[in-house]
Amino acid sequence: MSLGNEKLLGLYRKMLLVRAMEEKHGSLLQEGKIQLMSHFGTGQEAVAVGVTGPLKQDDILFGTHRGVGEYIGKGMSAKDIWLEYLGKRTGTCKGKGTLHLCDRKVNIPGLVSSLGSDFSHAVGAALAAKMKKWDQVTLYFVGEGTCNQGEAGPSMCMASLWKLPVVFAVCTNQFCELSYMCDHYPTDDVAPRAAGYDIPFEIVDGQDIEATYEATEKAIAHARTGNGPYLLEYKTFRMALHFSGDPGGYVKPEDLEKWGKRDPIDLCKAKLLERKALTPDADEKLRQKVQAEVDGAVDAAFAAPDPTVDDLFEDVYAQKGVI
Ligand SMILES: Cc1ncc(C[n+]2csc(CCOP(=O)(O)OP(=O)(O)O)c2C)c(N)n1
Repeated sequence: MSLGNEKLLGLYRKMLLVRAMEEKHGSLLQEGKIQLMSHFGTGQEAVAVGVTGPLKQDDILFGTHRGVGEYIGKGMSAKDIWLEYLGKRTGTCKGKGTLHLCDRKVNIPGLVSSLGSDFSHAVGAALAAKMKKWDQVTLYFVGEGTCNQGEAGPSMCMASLWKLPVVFAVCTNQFCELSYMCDHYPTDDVAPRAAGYDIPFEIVDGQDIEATYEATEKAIAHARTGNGPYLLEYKTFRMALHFSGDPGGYVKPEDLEKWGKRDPIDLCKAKLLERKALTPDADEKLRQKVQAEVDGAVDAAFAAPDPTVDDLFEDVYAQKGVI
């Protein structure tokens, strides 16, 4: 199966935006203009954009610390991300979240820094949707390293037992922080663990945007129509280091070379050119437009007001009577 040209072009534009956002972040760091650490998702754009593409506005996304892919994919704007990144008063968390993105407008409840502790939050959100009979799916986007956390098993068990509308989307990028996955996993794949909880699963080519989109669309439809959870594992590769302070050295150059030949953005562009849905000239114009969007978002965020001291104490505690 293949997606229509218009759909594919939209996903391509989002992948370009994700890459441009992270490249801008990298250059601002290098120039010493910001001090915000980074965990880039270079090479993983087809996973992040493909898994969020089929979600509706009302669906809930629990995202990861790695890059901005799924946040852009779910509908967060470049401007909102930069306002929050720079800790501005007009950011989606009024500057208190910065790297830990959260945006209620597009149903992203926020990243928990203690990785894996939100497995149960995602299952809780899906339980609420089921109890309230809402037409809402929760997508828990998670790294394979985080799937070794203690909450993973019990969360999947309850999600399956109660047939909850949740999709576990595992982004296997071959690394768990500063080491290869094989140092943490006795198996090559995470997905078959789902069978132990009677959850259907599938392994997907994470470099192919059509494959990631279509597999996720199927899993979301399964969850939305009352059949319970689904687990998808997307095979990809983290082309960036773990974070901006990572000294590197542990990544095999032959892996970078091998996976670099299957860059998801290049693969998508080749498809579009082949289908004559894009010309080299139109591609260049699109890239310039995307770059202008990112540059504009950064400039606007630098110019936006900082929080006052009083602002910093607002929304920290629940108001009396709420709890
Ligand atoms: C409970 C907990 N342990 C350790 C960390 C430190 N840490 C941050 S990212 C990361 C790697 C997670 O690997 P994975 O889930 O595969 O995501 P990736 O970084 O590969 O995208 C670790 C161990 C943390 N934030 N929380």
